[in-house]
Amino acid sequence: MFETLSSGFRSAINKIRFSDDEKALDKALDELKKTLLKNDVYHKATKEILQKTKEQTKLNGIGRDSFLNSLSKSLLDILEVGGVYGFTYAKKPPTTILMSGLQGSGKTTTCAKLANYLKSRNKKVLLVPCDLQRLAAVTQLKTLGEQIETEVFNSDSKDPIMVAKEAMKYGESGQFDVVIYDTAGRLAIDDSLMLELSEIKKVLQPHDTFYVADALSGQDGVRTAQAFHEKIGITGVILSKFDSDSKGGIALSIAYQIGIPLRFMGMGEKIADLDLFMPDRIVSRLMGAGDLTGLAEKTAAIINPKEAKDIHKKIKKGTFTFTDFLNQIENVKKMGSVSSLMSMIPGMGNMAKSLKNVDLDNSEEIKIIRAMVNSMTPKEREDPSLLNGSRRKRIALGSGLQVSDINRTLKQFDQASKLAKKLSQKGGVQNFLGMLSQNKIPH
Ligand SMILES: Nc1nc2c(ncn2[C@@H]2O[C@H](COP(=O)(O)OP(=O)(O)OP(=O)(O)O)[C@@H](O)[C@H]2O)c(=O)[nH]1
Ligand SMILES: [Mg+2]
Repeated sequence: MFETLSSGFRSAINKIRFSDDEKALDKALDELKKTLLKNDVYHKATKEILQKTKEQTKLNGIGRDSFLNSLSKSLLDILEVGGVYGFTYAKKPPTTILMSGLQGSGKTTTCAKLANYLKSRNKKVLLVPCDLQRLAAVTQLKTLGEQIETEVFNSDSKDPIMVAKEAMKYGESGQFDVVIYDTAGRLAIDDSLMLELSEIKKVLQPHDTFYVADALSGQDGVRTAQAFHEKIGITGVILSKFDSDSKGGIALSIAYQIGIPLRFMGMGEKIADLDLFMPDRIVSRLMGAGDLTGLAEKTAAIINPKEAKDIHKKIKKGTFTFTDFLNQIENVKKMGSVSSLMSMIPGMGNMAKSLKNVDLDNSEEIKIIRAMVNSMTPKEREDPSLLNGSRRKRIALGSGLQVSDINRTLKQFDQASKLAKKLSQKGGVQNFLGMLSQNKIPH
């Protein structure tokens, strides 16, 4: 993700005061240069960013705000290449997407993530496995398709070009909005891969040809993307594995060197971990200002407004139950990993890193709550205050937990609902953040 770039930018910005002289600007630019190069930003792109930032800052008067704005603007200039963002639809459906990339870059996973993204926007999607190199590749896509309840095209043909032709006919007759073709990868670019790909492309005439680039691949990855672009022509790049300890600079380098817009980024192994790549929002994240628009969009696609209102009411009244809690956990899971959500909140970018290993499926606490709730009667689920000693014993027996687990969890839940109640009141969030910064968390 962007933590190292972002914290480097912060230390560069901190070298300049509200209003300052040229010496301070040079120091800040030096720090900026170090950060950019350390993060694998291509040297020519680095030079351009430094030059533009210097010029603009001087033009608007040397000072912290002017430096920050100039830096944002020069980053935006690089990322806004091509002018196309996110997903675009063909004039006449179905919109055909060809997914390409090296072996193991994340093509198949990305096909499923993209299908899931479109499905949450009420689109009918067909997934087509054109990777017939390995039998497992087709099975992998089928399993992912089942997981997100999306049809995967079935063919007996052993020739990817034939499969593409058949799927194209089916895609048109089946009234799909989007058809996504997964293709085979190779360890390095070779002629037969390129030939197969360009033939599939010729047949499909896709609306978009995406190249999946592993964010960890550095300058090598940029060169390969370039080779794909020259040989088959790509229209968008999806950066995968951006959740790993990648140097965020690859995003800037790809945009600068290939001139192809980044359209999405993969932020984890789970299906929901796909984020739109919108240059202005990325720059906002880089500057430590988060991406609240993106977060709001994600939330809106998952949670319906009525449910959100009901939950808010319950929290305010302090009647939020275990069942509500588990339902909300399911909703959060649909939005992606906890750390990628945190990185969208202003000032929380650094916290995202420490939450990298939070796993809502396997967290011990959530497992205990699930087991406990499953052993409760419907009445108890709605009103945990009914849980006296003998009921707690019964639940412990039924769920295989210790009474002490139940006591602790009930206490924590009670504290959390009190906290949530406080937060839901006017000014609650500000007060909470204030307390957090002083390390005082209310009980
Ligand atoms: N952490 C993380 N892992 C990812 C991401 N995208 C894909 N992966 C993992 O990368 C591995 C390879 O992903 P695949 O989707 O099978 O890659 P592929 O390009 O289809 O591979 P081939 O078909 O063998 O060429 C899998 O273990 C995925 O779970 C991501 O955004 N973050
Ligand atoms: Mg694959």
